[in-house]
This record gives sequence, structure tokens and C-alpha cells, in this order.
Amino acid sequence: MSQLYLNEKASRARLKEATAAREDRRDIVKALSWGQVSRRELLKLGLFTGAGLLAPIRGLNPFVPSAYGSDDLGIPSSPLFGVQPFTQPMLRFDLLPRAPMSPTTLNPAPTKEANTAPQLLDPDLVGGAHNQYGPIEGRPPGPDWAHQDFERLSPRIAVEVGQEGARINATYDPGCDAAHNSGVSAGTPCPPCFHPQMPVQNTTRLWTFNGSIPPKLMLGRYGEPILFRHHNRLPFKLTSNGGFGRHTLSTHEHNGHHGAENDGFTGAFFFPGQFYDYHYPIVLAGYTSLNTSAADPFASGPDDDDDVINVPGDWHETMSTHWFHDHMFSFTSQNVYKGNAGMFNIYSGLDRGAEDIHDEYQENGVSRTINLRLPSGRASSTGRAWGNLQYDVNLMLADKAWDRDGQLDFDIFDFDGFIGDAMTVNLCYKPFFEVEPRKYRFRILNASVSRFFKLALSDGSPMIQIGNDGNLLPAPVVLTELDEQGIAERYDIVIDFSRYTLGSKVWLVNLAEHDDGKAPKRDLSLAEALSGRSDDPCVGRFLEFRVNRPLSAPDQSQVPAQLIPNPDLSSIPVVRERVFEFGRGGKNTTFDPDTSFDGPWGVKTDGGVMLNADYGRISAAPRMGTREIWTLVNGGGGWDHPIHIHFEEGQILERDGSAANVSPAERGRKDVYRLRPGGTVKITMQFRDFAGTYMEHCHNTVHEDNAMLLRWDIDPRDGTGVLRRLRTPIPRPQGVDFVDADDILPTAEKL
Ligand SMILES: [Cu+2]
Repeated sequence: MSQLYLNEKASRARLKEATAAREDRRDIVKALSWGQVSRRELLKLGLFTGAGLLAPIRGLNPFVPSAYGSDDLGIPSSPLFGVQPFTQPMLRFDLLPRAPMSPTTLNPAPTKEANTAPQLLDPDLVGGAHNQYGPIEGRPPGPDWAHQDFERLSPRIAVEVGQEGARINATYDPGCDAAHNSGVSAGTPCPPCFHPQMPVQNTTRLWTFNGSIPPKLMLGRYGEPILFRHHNRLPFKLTSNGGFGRHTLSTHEHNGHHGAENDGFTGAFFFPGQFYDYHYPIVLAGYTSLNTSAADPFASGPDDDDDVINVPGDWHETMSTHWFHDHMFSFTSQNVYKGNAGMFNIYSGLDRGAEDIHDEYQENGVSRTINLRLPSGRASSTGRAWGNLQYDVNLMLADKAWDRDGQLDFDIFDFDGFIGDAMTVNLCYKPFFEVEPRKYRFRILNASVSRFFKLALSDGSPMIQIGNDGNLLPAPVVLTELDEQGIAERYDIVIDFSRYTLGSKVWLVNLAEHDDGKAPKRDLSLAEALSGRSDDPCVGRFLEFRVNRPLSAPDQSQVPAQLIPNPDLSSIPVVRERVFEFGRGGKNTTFDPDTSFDGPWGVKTDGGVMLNADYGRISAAPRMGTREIWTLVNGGGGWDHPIHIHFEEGQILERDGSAANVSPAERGRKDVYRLRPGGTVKITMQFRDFAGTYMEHCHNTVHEDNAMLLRWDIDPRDGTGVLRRLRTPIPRPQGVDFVDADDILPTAEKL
């Protein structure tokens, strides 16, 4: 077979040709990212075909076999600088500091409506103009973008971060001792590189939270709202981007049950020099209508003393594993790839992060226990009643590529997607992780641009899947191979290393082979993946577990037979069904230069036209407090699309027309739905508690950016029952304007 990335055996002439073609493609990515050309112009120039493929000229299209007759396709592989796999420790995530909120914690103090105090703008931000002023906060101003329920859910913790170019991390806090971080202690300086023997990344190539690696982890708990102040400290100059990435940001806390003003709407982006206050109330869905007196201790967050604090809402909606990432309109793929991704562990009475807290209590003569006691760590040894991380490990998987200087590089082949040839975990190239012979929980995030993973252990032994996306499953599922894991999906698994003898090794293996960004080409058997014969360098072993740390204390964790049952929806009427089809041949019908985008991809709503993204178009408007059924259809052609619906968790009712096709590992609540080639997924979700402007889109972020995204609004709860059309924000450095919707589809009209 042919491969996308050339290997060392390619001829010098072929490599030279491929290198030149890559330089040409780099110029195209750069011109696009600088706003110098549009896709339509590239089409006119003949660089792209109507189908969205790079033209087969001068070796530009890497999928066209070369004149040199080789079977290989054409991208020079990422240089590894002689680095062997499994020669560096996997750095665990870096904890974001949490500051108790007082009137002086944040300066200026957060406000319900956006803070529009003016500041002098850097001329580089406004085409060289001087004496221009704009608001210090980039959040759209006024009541429609005010924090909902801000007084009742006033922030108690402040997390302050800045998006910055790469620099050394001098304040690394893995949240655990060195013994649980492969010997790396807190405070160890971490240079921004994928391996200590690989080049340090330039400030223009890697843009991360606080400008450093490893990626950042936020800890939160139910009942303790967080104010996440995000400063944009990226270069003022649009062109100071190392050739890819956009310096404007919109941060999505995926999949927070938050007001839309905090959801990272793709059109509510903010500029360098500004901040945006995101209010993460961390409430259980249904908190305005169910268990409003907070009487049920299962609906709770951990307190600091081995007990719980009750919260309102439905405990069946408790969430655990989130991540947050950029959602900049038509630049999400580049910005997330460039480092704009972190994780967020949410702790609850049920999922406490303290495996040794036994909290049985009697209720009407029946014994109940709240804490599920999943692997995490011992409150008795750390003094922490929640959020222990010794045996609860975040893994961020992402395939990357770098140029011949070892600098992170984004390539463009076509609009199917981008795949890299270097496998990273927590931004470390193929690392090792030292473990004790006991149970560990791993929160695995697929943070790739277009690549799917399928994971197994190298010895074929079982793993226990306990969570899917943000949610613990109703019951654990024992698997020797996980399901394919689409972009943005999270799989929480437990691996029991007690079956291994001290000194042994076992590897996490990827079985999903890609040769383009469409979908996995095929899933290999474990033996095939381990054989090293795949042409895909991201297949096979990528993380080495070294069972070399003696057990420090008895493992008190468990995986109970029941985790979190799904909410019972049987008495909630379905008020409406909708069908969304995701496919090729998307059309732009609005041509709004700010809010619409051309691309081969689109979404059809209820059998209408396949439409390109326009965040000024409202495609659906569910009514507050209702339940609907949505069918997501793959328009065909061999692509898979992992579809993400913001805001509320859904349950999959059917796959390809049958409930029996829904595997046990996806029978919990979810927020990303892999359609599979030619497939359909029927889900149900509710629309509660918060109003505003939300989205759904493909999370193959190349599809999303090229224009497989739509906006839906929740009919605001103004008490009148009359649908009020929300206006579209148009951010400028000088301030945000609002305009009326470009287009309101008939499917967004009220029933
Ligand atoms: Cu897609």
C-alpha cells in the first residue's frame, strides 16, 4: 500500500520534490491564516479543485503519486533527531492554580455584563491606527451575554490563565508527588519541546495555556462555581503566527452545562490584549426544576472534610471528565493543534477523587453509599478529601507533525482532515509512565485534528471502561479493545496493574490505521498493530507502562457494578424531532463576510439544503424546558463524522435504526456521536436551565472549519413564551457590534 508520509527509504529526488511541495502548501496555509486569500480565491487560482482537493500540480497534492514512480505519496516524515520511543517520562498535566474568590482576587473584579472599560489598542491590532480604544473584556456586551444566574451561582474560585507563545514552565505542578509522576517532581523546569532531545518550540509555533507544557488541568467540584478569566496574550500582529493559527480565541468548556455566554460560541471571540470572563457554575442539569431543595445527598459535591454538600438538580446528570479548547470560527483545527487544549476534572459526591472515603449511611433502614471509590488516591495520606490524582491520570492523545527543524507544523492536503505522523501523549513523544501494581483510572482524551484511535493493551488483557465523554457509564464495561475513539471523545478506563509482576512492562497500543483524514482506513488486529508493518507511524505502541513502583499502600479503590444510571426520561414528552444530515456539497447562501464560510462541508436540517456554516443563521430553536429527539445522519462518501452537540448531554436511542446496535460502552450520556461511514445515530436531549446561542458541528475540526457547523438557539426564558430572536455578535477590537440573524430557517420557527 501507499503511505502519506514518506519514510527514510524514499529517494533523494522524491524527498526533494515532496519538500518543495510541502513548502508550497505551507505558503497556502500561511496565506489563508493571514486572511490574504480565501478558499474561493484558491479555487479560482486553480490550486484547489471544486471537490476541495489540492490540484494535482507540481506535487502539491500529496495523494497524487509522484513522477518518480514511487508507490509512496508525498509528505516528508517528521524528523525524530535520533530519539527512540519510551525514553522520556510522560509529564502529567500541570494543575491550574485555584484562588478562592474575594473582592480583590481578580483585578478588575468580574461583572455580570461584560466589562467594557476602554483601553488603548495596540496599532498592530488595528492596521497601524493610533489612538484607537476598545473594551478590556471581549465578551459581547449587554444583557444578552450577561452571566445567567450570576448572583445565585456567584463564583467562589478564580482560575486565571493566559494564552501565550511557548516558554519554559517554571511552576510545574502535577498535583502529586514525584513517585506518581515517573520521578518528575513539582517545580521541575519543563522546556516547550516534545522530547528533551528534540528542539525547543518557537514562541510562534506552540500557543498554549500559560505558554507552557505539559497541558493544563483544572479541578472543580459541584456546588463551587468557577470564574475562568482567560487573557489573550497572543501577538497583536495577525501575521506573527508561525504560518498557522489565528490570534483571536473563543474558549469552549466541552461540554459544560453553562449559559451560552460561557460556551465559547464560535462567533464570540476575543482579541490579543483582552480577557474574557467565563462563568462555569458547575451545576447538575435540571437544577432549576428537579431536586430544587437539594435534599438528595447523591446530588452533591465533596466538601473539605470527607463529607458532601448537597446541590440541586438530577444526580443522574453528574459529570466527571471535560476538556476545554479553542472554538475560533474556521480556525479551530489550527488553534487546538497549536496547543489550545486543557482538561477539566469535575468532582462530585459520587466521583470524589478519594478512594478511601467510606460513606455508608442508613436511610429508611436501607444502607446507601455515595462515594463510588474509583481509583484516585487516599485522603488519609494526602489530607485531601477530593481530587486526589496519584492513581487518576489524564492522558491527552494527539498526532503531530513537525518540519525539518523540529518545529510544529500544520499541513493542508485536502478538506478531509489533517493527520500527523508523530504520536504524543500529554505533548510528549511516545513516553513511559511508571505505575504501582494496582488499579489506575485513565481519563483518555482524543485531542487530534482528524485522527481516530482504537486502544488496546499490548498483552491483550482487559480494561474496564467506566466513562464515555463527560459521564460515568451506568455500569462498567470490560473490553480487550476499546471502541474507536473519535476526536474530542473521552474514554475513562481502569487498568488493573496488580496482575503484573514488579519490573514488567505493558504498552498502550493504537489499532486504528489511517492513510488520510476521512476515517480510519481499518482497525488492525493487535498482532498486526504490534508487528511494526503498518505504514502509519501512529499505529502500534505509543505509551509504555513500567510496573516498577512498589505498592505504597493497599489499593482501596473499587469499580462498583453500578456507576451512574441514566436519567429516566419516560415521563418527559418529546415535543419535536429533527434530522441533521452531515455531508459534502455544502453551499453558502448568505455570503456574510463576517459570519459565513465557504467549504465543501455542510449540514442539512430537516431535509433542507446542505448549508455551509454561518453563525448568523439560526437552524433550530428548541423551547426552554423541553425534550426533543434528534437524528444525526452521515451523508455518505466514506467519511466518519464525530458530531458534537453543545450544552446538554444526550442519550443514544438507536444506531442505524436499532437500539441493539448501541454498544454497552456508549449507553451512558454523551456529547460526541460518531456516525461511522453511512451511519445514523438517534439521540434524545433536553434543553434546560440556561438560554442562548449554541452550536453543533463535526469534531473532525478540518470539517468543522470548512464549514460543517450550525447554530441553534434556546428560546430565551423571558416568561412571555414568545420567541425572541437573539442577535449575532460581530467582534472587533474596538468593541462588539450586534446584527440581526442573516437567516432563520423555517426549522427554527416556533411550533
Ligand atoms: Cu466530519
